[in-house]
Amino acid sequence: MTATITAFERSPDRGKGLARDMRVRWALEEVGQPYEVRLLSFAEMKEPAHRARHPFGQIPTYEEGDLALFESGSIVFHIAQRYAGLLPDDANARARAITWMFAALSTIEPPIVDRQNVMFAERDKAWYEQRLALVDDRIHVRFGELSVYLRDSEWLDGAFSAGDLLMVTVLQRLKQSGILDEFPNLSAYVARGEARPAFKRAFAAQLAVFTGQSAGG
Ligand code: GTB
Repeated sequence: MTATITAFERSPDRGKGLARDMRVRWALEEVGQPYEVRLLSFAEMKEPAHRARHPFGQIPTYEEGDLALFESGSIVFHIAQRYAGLLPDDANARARAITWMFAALSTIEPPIVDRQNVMFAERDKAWYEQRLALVDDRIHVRFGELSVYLRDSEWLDGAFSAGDLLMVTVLQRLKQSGILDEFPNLSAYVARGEARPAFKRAFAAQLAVFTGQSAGG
């Protein structure tokens, strides 16, 4: 059964792949599953029909038969469990890959989201510069630790996994900031993720929503 996901009708990033439907699209591309997309305006996201799928009125969601899911991490986990290609077969390696999924979303992503919230909502406040510096410090600590762990490994733990998929999409959100460039092995890691054919297909599909062109050309 073909899954249906939801995404922004007009993504604020103008199709740069930063909205969280990108990670779901990428996961589906990695496991070779087709999908359909329901595009939503900001108003539609807050309507009862969508809130029945997503209590917080956000994207992405995932529907497959009578299953409806929200939370991008949970959706990627579901896809990785259901289809081969994103989690190792070995039980211990699988548990470690799942650990990296959680690390991406609960250890690395929060200060990154904080930074974007500060820049978006607190730019005109008296404390803006100090607050941004504090958040940047937290990001530097985490990135430094991740950089030391990764060293020159290709992926976080052996073969590419759903843990890498989430970590790459999380790190990508700071590409524009210049902070990622301070950690060359993390930049190279993100570039390796972006070079995967499945990533490129997912990126083209979400960009096509913005440009109005078909993802193929
Ligand atoms: N924890 C949830 C998950 O992982 O699925 C968070 C979902 C979420 O934040 N969704 C955002 C949303 O629906 C879109 S992805 N926002 C609308 C709302 O809350 O009303 C966050 C996002 C949006 C835009 C950009 N961008 O343009 O760069 C980047 C990321």
